[in-house]
Amino acid sequence: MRAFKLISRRTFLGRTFFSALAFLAGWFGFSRRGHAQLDYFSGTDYVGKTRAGPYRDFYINYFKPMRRINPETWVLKVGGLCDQPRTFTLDDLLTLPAHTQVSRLKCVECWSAKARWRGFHIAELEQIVRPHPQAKGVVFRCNDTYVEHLSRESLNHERTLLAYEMNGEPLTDEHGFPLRVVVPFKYGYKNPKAILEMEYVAQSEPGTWSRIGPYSTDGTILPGYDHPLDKNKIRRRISGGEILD
Ligand SMILES: Nc1nc2c(c(=O)[nH]1)N[C@H]1C(S)=C(S)[C@@H](COP(=O)(O)O)O[C@H]1N2
Ligand SMILES: [Mo]
Repeated sequence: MRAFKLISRRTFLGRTFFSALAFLAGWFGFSRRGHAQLDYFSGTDYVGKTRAGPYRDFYINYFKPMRRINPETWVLKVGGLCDQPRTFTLDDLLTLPAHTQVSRLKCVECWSAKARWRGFHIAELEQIVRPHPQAKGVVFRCNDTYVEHLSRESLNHERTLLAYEMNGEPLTDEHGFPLRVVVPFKYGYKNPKAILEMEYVAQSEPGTWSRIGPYSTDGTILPGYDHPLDKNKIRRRISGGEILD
């Protein structure tokens, strides 16, 4: 647990003229330079969508750039239709029984990538906050204002994790520090990152991504094709649901 405090995720490189320009380029989406080694947000107080440098193997998606989360002040707010609404610090969450799983994240925009995730099952949290019977789902609100709804049924699935570690390290800002949902049988857009708030609700609602694009509110992975980044993006058939390999 202590590792979370020791790891300094901020490099404060100072913003040079170049990185400011590059950052603006990233903001406006001029990200067509396939050979670029830098991502646009390194050394800035922001993170955003990038597929460059270290992120070639596991792309980063944020629907708009966001300010990095301050690990000292972050708390998870849990409320809505439950008996014991409250906030949790990261240390609180780290005391919940932990599970590790390897699963693949499949973006609806074709690519996928695999990681070893560690976190807890929502059932542990629900024992504390005690959702009401009419709470059929949870709305997640994220630091970049991304919003996503998941049913409690999906959230309580044995393959769903609330994850704080990826490949043995605390989540990076890019991958959603300090907490994200890992729900491997749904497209990436149903896996909210950089979560600030969970609200227990009665009604389902479309999330940010299904309002932006022609994507289903449910987000279950459909039969079709995948281009895994760890297999040279070579197209393969998938049969729907979690991609197990
Ligand atoms: N907060 C937040 N979470 C998000 C998104 C986002 O824009 N904001 N994009 C989603 C989409 S579309 C995908 S594919 C995955 C990508 O996760 P990664 O950036 O760790 O690869 O994050 C999901 N979670
Ligand atoms: Mo995605």
